[in-house]
Amino acid sequence: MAVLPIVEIPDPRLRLVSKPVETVDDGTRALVADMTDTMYDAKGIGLAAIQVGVESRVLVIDLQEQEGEDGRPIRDPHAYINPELLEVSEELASYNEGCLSIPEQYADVERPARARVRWLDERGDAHDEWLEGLLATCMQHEIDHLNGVLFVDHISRLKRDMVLKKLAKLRRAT
Ligand code: GNR
Ligand code: NI
Repeated sequence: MAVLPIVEIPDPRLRLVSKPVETVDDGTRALVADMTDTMYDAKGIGLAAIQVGVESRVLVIDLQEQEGEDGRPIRDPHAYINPELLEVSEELASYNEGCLSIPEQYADVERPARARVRWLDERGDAHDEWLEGLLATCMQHEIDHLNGVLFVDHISRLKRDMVLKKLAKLRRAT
């Protein structure tokens, strides 16, 4: 179990285009395990490798939508290696997005409501599926990270400046 430090803006690594994984091996699986630990520790629903400083096209997602009888979330982590956005719906959906690299800041972002994504899982097996709902949104947010794009790039300049100002203020206070 390893919880890794999370890279935050304005770290220039968040603007890198991450590199495809050549072979899914034990090193990839160790990265996935550490990213999953880090995501749960930070209470996020997704994490891209560059957010822990690794320039590889690897994501983990657990929407944590199901809870057990004790009210605690049932963990259901998934790894997505070399994910590719193949097609998207014309219909858009809006979610109030946050990002572990832009702590405690939120903004409504419009994205395609459904997305067809191809990826490899941690065994190296290929998948090709249409995703919808929060999973489609989160997947697009995470694939953006692999391309050096952040959710604040999708909102108006006015809203972006507000988010960045509030973050600066939060950092001064803590
Ligand atoms: O924890 C997260 N919540 C979230 C909410 C709406 C849309 C996307 C996300 S992803 C985010 C974690 C993160 O920063 N992943 O890169
Ligand atoms: Ni993010």
